[in-house]
Parts: sequence; C-alpha cells; structure tokens
Amino acid sequence: MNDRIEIHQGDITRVSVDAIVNAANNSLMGGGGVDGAIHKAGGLAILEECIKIRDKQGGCKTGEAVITTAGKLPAKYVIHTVGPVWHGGAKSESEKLRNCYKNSLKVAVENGIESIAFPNISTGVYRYPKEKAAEIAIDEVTVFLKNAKKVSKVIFVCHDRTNYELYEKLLKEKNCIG
Ligand code: AR6
Repeated sequence: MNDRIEIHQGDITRVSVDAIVNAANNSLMGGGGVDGAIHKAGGLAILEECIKIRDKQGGCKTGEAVITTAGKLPAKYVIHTVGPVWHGGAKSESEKLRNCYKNSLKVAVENGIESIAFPNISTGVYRYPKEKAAEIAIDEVTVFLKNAKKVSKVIFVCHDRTNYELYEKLLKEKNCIG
C-alpha cells in the first residue's frame, strides 16, 4: 500500500493540488480535451505565460515539460507536457510518454511542488492505447516516489470510466492502493 498515490474520476481543473499536469501540444497555444478545459477554467494568465515560453524557446518538445501559473484554478501551477501521438508503437511512443511523466515530476521537484495531479496523457486525441499508457504512468510514478521524499501526493485523474477502472486494477495489482 502506497498512501502517496490516489486515483480520482472527474475533471482535473477542479483538483486542489500544488500542480496539475496538462496534456498540451507542441505549440503550447491550447487545444481541445484536457488542454482546452484547463485554459478555459484557468483564464488568460496561463496562455500569457505559455506565449512567453514559446517566444523564448519555441514551444515544448514532445516528452518535455514546462511550468506556468494556474490562473484561476484551485491548483497553484500547471505543468504542461506534450505526449506522443500513437502511430502503432514503433516510433518511440513509449519512451516519449515515459519522458512526459519523468520531466513533469522533475519540474515539480525543481519548483518545490509537494502534490501533483496527472491526466491520462496521450489517451484522448493522440490515441495512445489506454492500458499501455496506464502501465507507463504508474511505473514512472512509483519509481519516482521511491526516491522523492518531498512529494507527498500523486493523483491520477481519470476523466473516463475505462481509464479509472484500468488504473484501479493496475494499482491494486501493484499493491499501491487498498
Ligand atoms: N480532466 C481530466 N482529464 C480530462 C479532461 C478533464 N477536464 N478532459 C479530457 N480528459 P486529450 P491527448 C482526458 O485528448 O490525447 C489537445 O487538443 C481524456 O479523457 O485531452 O494527450 C491538445 O492541445 C483523456 O483520457 O489529450 C493536444 O493537441 C486524457 O484527458 C492533444 O489534445 C487525454 O486526452 C493532446 O492529446
């Protein structure tokens, strides 16, 4: 049992943690899905910081992560990461998805973040198979938590029932939740 991991079903914009993670795109200029929901609920302050980052470094590469304010959201920060588009699995998709979790957690540590919530990155518009994506997410987070003493909570926020049930099954199998 790992009391630092939780699963929620619902809307990540309502979760009150230090940082929520956004499944963004390379432009950082917003989009649909969870990205659209975060920008809509958080307001223009998020986009303004994204524009500054884009002007400085030209967006965000797949697998990398950047941080902005969370604007009007209950969270303090949004960590934007860009998941891979699923092309069948032979285009380094798994490594890129792993990097999303690794780099988001790295940015979290660098910013003193103690609680963080992840959506199911790449499993919507980018079509990454949900079970494969859940295995990677759980694997990266559990490995990270073994060494990261300051992060006290990681929440997987599943918007759809399929993902929620998958995470529940996998986390129970790994004895991460009761
Ligand atoms: N809270 C939590 N999870 C959500 C929410 C929400 N409010 N809304 C959707 N999801 P997607 P991707 C889930 O498509 O596949 C955007 O247009 C959704 O059910 O948001 O990484 C970006 O700009 C799914 O499980 O992101 C990119 O262009 C998960 O979030 C592109 O989509 C990810 O689905 C990124 O595609």
